[in-house]
Amino acid sequence: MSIPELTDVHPAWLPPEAFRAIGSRRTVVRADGPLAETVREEVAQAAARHGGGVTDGGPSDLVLTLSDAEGEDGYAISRRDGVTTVAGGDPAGLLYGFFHVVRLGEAAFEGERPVEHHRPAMRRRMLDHWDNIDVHPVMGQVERGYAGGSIFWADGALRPDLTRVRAYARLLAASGVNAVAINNVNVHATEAHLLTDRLGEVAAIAAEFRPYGIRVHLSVNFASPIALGGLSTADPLDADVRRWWAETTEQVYATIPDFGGYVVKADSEGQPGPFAYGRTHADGANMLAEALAPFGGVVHWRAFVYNHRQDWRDRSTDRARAAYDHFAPLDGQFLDNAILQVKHGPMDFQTREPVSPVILEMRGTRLAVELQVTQEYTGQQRHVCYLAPMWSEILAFENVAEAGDLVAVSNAGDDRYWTGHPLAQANLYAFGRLAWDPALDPAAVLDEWIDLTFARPGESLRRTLHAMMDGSWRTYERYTAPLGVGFMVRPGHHYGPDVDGYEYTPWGTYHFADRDGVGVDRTRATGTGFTGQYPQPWSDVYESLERCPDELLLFFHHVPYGHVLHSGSTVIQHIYDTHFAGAEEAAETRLHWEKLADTGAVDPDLYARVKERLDEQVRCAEEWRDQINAYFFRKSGVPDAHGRHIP
Ligand code: BDP
Repeated sequence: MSIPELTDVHPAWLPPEAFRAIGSRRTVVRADGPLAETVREEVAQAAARHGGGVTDGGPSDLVLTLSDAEGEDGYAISRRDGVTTVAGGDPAGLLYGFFHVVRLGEAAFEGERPVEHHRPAMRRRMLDHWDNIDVHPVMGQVERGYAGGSIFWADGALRPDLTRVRAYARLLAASGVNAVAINNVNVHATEAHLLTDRLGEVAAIAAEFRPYGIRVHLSVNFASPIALGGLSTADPLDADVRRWWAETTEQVYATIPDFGGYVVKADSEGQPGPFAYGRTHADGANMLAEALAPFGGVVHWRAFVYNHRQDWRDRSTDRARAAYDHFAPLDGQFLDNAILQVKHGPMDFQTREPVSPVILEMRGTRLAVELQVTQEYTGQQRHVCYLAPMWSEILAFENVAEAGDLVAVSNAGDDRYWTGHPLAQANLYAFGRLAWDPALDPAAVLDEWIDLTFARPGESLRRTLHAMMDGSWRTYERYTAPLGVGFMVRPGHHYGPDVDGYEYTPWGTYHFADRDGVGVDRTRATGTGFTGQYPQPWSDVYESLERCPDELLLFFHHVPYGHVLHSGSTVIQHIYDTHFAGAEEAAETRLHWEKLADTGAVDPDLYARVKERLDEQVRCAEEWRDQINAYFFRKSGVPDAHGRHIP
């Protein structure tokens, strides 16, 4: 086991400098096994660099040891009589405790520290890569990827040098992530073979993640028994099909004993699934769960199932209803190792959505909540959009934080800064931290990221980054689709404004703006009845025009432009005001950054990369402002109360 060192890739939140405090101390590691070996190597490397040491006994400043009391992945940290102690509940806990000490820096070695116990809220803290092996003609190599190509594959083959994957694993472990699905949920023909004749590639990738306690999962195609197995059907109740999955899975575990499991997107956006055979999604998921069970694997079965080829006929065709309509009747029918993976909102990773009623209602099913770290709908890593405040609101809602798993689509690629926009690294970091502890304050998580990434940042850099990032999600919301109505993006690539881009398509993403008003009526009384999928009090809150929160108003209601919000503003004036404000805030964000120029606070290349993205953000925010304002001015005929310029 060796610690990866990459010279041409940004060290993200683990620069050598971040290990100064630990590396200048004497440390004892009292544990054995592969993960303990990783910790020992980490300590040794830090010590070699910063003048400390790893001792076998004798006096020490830091003791890393094991204790049964702390549980899976957990650890305790304390400091007495000049010695800091980390007690891991298991070797993984030891690793997380080690990174906790790294985060604390010097503070870990000062004064006394009463025992603090830490254990993760989510059992599985997982990133899904939407990576393809081949470069897909429309989607590129990484579907919805904004950070270059895949870190796993290049030129149609596994990368010969996987050092970068090891470095990625290390970054993820430092934020608490313990599972990664390595390929796109849309499993194309080439990638389907990862399950069988290309399994060696998965094993090689798993070997890079393993030293950092991360299990590898694979997205599989539901029709694999036909495409790979030569069978005539993929019917989940067919005996041959079940045997094929059982034998194939056995082979997977023979090759990768700690393999995590499968991820499945079925009957969705063209992917095959059990509907073709008149079977339910529980039939499909349970078949795979059974194949995985003998080896302790799990299947993440996605609830993102809807018909993307229908126009709006009646209430039953409301896309927001689809996941619940399909899955709620199946509650209680899924096996224990079948985990239903539900997007956080009922639509599709929009800037603002209510929490999916599937999460609130399916109490008899093991759930994974799915977030999108990759900024498909939140600025595609050209805009600054720190997403932790959004996620923390979602996780604080009702029972969301009780889901066993938190999953997110990764935003990392082979870009030198990992995430295209260097500040988008903070989203990747924050995901892991919030999966570990959903109650963490997003601003405090940002501070962690700043401290680690810029090792000893000056106060002015810290203030600048907070000014740019703390409110950036709300800024982005202000200049894009208003009041929770969603979409309004350009079809296909989803970047930039196109108010009616999806309005007359069969994708189920509408705003229904006309000369009188805007919004989707999802009430029970007069609309699609979607509000009826919520438990109380939310069903009534969302149903009621008076009680529905402003920021979700147009998600649930169709209202006239003169409708008065809780804020006191009318809908139309709110649209104008937020769009002028949002574009202005984008410009201010750039000004904050520009003040850092030539101060030496950040590396010039990184400065330039962020600056180039900010220029684009400012341009695009103005485009959003102008198109949205002009659109609604023309539809409504209502002028801006402040007489500002609307093109
Ligand atoms: C949508 C993306 C699409 C994904 C899909 C999914 O546009 O590329 O395949 O989600 O989650 O938001 O399956």
